[in-house]
Amino acid sequence: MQVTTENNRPKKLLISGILLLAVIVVVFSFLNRSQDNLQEGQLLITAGDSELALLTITDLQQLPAVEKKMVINSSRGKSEHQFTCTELRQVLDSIDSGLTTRYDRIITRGIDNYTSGLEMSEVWQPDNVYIAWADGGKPLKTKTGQEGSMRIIIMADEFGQRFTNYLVSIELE
Ligand SMILES: Nc1nc2c(c(=O)[nH]1)N[C@H]1C(S)=C(S)[C@@H](COP(=O)(O)O)O[C@H]1N2
Ligand SMILES: [Mo]
Repeated sequence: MQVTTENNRPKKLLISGILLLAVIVVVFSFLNRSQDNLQEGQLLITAGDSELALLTITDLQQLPAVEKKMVINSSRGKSEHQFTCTELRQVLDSIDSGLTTRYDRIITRGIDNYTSGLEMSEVWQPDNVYIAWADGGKPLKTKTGQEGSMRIIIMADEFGQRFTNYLVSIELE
């Protein structure tokens, strides 16, 4: 009996090792779960822990669209654009007309985790904050160069710093 118990020790160690690995895998997939809905071509809108909507570019195209000509000043110099876009206020209203009054701030995030902020008062200003999906009549390119990306544009901003490219999420605070 004594001998058998001794021989079981390596087997028990192996099983514990496998269980430990399984726990690690489960914990990591749990930690990564919020990334599941973050992909280009769709926009996740959240408030705290709740997911309010997941909109595609096709969803945005159902809303009134405008063409916006602008020059963006960036560290790479000036670039001319003609964006096809929809007002962010209309996008939020299309989910729930109470959102723009219930929340004060918006965090915008790109697929590269680039993060920027907006006050809801800026979103309320007419002809100011838009989500664009085309430039010069062509679909915006994703970070990996495919067609189908979204971008924040802000008419009142002199520089393009807050114009979040590869937009994948909007968090309401
Ligand atoms: N996702 C993402 N958006 C971004 C950035 C970035 O690094 N990642 N840089 C910002 C800055 S600092 C500027 S000036 C403009 C640059 O615009 P461009 O990409 O059209 O040149 O994008 C803004 N949006
Ligand atoms: Mo910039």
